[in-house]
Amino acid sequence: MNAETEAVVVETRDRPDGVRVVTLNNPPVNAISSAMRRQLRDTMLEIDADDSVKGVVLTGAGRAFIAGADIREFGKPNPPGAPSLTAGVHAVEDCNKTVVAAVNGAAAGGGLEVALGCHYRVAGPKARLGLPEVNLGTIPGATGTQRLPRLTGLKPALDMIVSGDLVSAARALELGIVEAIEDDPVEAAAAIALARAPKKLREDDSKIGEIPDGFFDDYKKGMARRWRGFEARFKAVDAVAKIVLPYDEAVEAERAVFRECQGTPEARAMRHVFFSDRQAARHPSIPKDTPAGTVEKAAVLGCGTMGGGIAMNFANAGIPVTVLETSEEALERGLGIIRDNYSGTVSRGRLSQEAMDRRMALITGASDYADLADADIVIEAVFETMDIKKQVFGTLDDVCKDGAVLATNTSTLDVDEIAAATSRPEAVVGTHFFSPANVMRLIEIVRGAKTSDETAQTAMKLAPKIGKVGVMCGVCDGFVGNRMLYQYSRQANFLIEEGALPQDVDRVMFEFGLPMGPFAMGDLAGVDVGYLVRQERIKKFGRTNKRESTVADKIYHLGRYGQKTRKGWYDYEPGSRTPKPNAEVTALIEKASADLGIERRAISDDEILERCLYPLVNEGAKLLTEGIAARPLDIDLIWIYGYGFPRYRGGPMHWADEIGPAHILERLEHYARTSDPDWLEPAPLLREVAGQGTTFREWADAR
Ligand code: 3H9
Repeated sequence: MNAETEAVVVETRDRPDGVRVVTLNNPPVNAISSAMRRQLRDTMLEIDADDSVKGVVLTGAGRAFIAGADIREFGKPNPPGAPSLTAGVHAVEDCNKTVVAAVNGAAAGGGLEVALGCHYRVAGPKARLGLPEVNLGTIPGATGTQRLPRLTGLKPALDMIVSGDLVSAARALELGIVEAIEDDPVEAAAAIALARAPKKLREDDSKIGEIPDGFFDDYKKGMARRWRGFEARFKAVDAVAKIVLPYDEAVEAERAVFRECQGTPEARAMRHVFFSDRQAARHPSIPKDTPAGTVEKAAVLGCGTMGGGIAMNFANAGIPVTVLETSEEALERGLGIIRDNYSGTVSRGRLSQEAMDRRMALITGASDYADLADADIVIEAVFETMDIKKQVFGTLDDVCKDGAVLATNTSTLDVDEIAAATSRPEAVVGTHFFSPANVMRLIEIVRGAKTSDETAQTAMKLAPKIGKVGVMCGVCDGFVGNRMLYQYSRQANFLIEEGALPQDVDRVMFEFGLPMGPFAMGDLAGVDVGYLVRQERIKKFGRTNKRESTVADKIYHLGRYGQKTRKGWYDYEPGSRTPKPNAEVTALIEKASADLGIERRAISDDEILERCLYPLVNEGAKLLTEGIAARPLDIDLIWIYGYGFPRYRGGPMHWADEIGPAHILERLEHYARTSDPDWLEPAPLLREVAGQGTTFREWADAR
């Protein structure tokens, strides 16, 4: 589109007092397109030359100030043309009239950079400001790394740039980013524009002062653990460190890194997650205009670790919640655990005592089902057996009001069978929370065969309200996450029979970016719990005649139950969660190999990685074919939010697309021949996309 035909996204209005109001208007969130960059620069040049203009206010139309550069333009073969956003920022700053930003809503990334180009800033009450570029695997690329520190000082600017978080208007005021918070920021900004002279931030080094030796290296050391693998965050610190150079040189260096970051696997993965986060909420199985029921009152059945954690999510969101237990003792114990959890957060300074009291006051104990009659949603988190669940749902059917959502937190049982115990299966849905439920972000929202659109929509819309990411899937054994996990754990166990040790497998998976490997995870979750789950499976499905590892059962029979007994796959010192390899476990594994007639061999890190993760991807492909997961992005989010799959790799299916499905197919076929013919049969969908030379994403987009 040329300049004559392009849409007007920068509008101007002259006030009687001589202030020109420049409004950026590119719905829904005023992302900066190339048209906006050009029109902004031209508008500023025009204002410069117009003596009738006494001052300028820059603001955004609608709910945002500016959401930053248009992310959809990132990573495209032809990067957007001139003028650059940096030129736009400088055109604003160089204006000979005072320019004041009226930050009405989100000023993110390039949006904050434009605001920092203005001579002053006023926030509206709903303003949120920040440089979230690292969340897209890149760094601020239009002077942000050089300007924000000049306004706030180095440390607060680094904290904002590295976290990528947007801060509230109140915090921005504390940090000196804005002059004031006003209900009508345009009016307040106009007054400043008339009263004050222009002031160029790029010429002001007063907040930087003397930088101690090693300051930036120390800062990076401090972030090493939390941000392991997020390379852009470290590059952002290096870019800020260029502040010792002349401004123009530092900005040039920043721009070069910004450009270089656009094409990294990290940036592709982080952009994928950004858009997936938003797409997941719009599930193809729910018609667009389906209304969601309101949830003003919730109830949770069962106040054990899971039920208590679930109840806390409602209280945290300000929603009153009734928790039901069968006995007074169980109720008191459960409420006590919730209280202890909150107290821990208060003592770490992350919650005020008043906020804790407010939240506790929203949680009411009950021991009579009748107390659940007015709940808009009831989430059952009782013992994981079908008979008990059916009984519970039968009773809920009798007591709950019409229109209530009846949710089960089962992780293994058939939601359809549970729904059949009621006269309203359309109101039943699975809400599979991950443990600890007050911390982990994921809810697998399991849509049964008869779950209505309204019920599904209510559950999906509720998730973000209680601070969760809801991802919808269909009914099958293990749903999406645990069904894939099963393949991963199975291969990990075969690998130790063939020659690796738990610490080898765990190291490779940790280095890949998972929070811990499968054996350390087994110790955390409980070796005994894993054993019980396997026994339940045998009861349900019978014994398989395919190869199964028995090492985990042997560890269980030694009484090594994991962290809780301070010995499992590893040993643990009192009070420590650091796994220490144990000679008895090594001997047991070596004996298991000998008993199976397996000659132990050296197993490479590559084989460990491929054997653990390619079968997981393979299972993901089966879930897509079966329609249990509607899109690869749903699987990716389940693994990122439920299992700590590294976000900077975009989730297992995105990661598979990056590697290339054809390569994964070739390796699976290789391992099926050499180690495990029973379990490594490639999924038909993997064969299909590999054969066509495409990706899972392209397959999904074409449907
Ligand atoms: C950058 O600025 C680089 C510069 O330093 C240098 C440049 C040279 N682009 O989140 P919502 C879409 S990097 C394109 O639901 P909210 C979003 O996908 C950029 N699209 O709204 C969604 O579309 P759909 C740094 C964008 O009110 C719709 O807008 N900026 C962009 O809950 C509504 O979004 C960021 O990283 C964009 N920049 O929250 C900020 N932003 O309806 C990213 C949003 O089709 N954005 N969309 O799904 C956000 O964090 C939030 O959108 C925001 C508003 C807080 C602004």
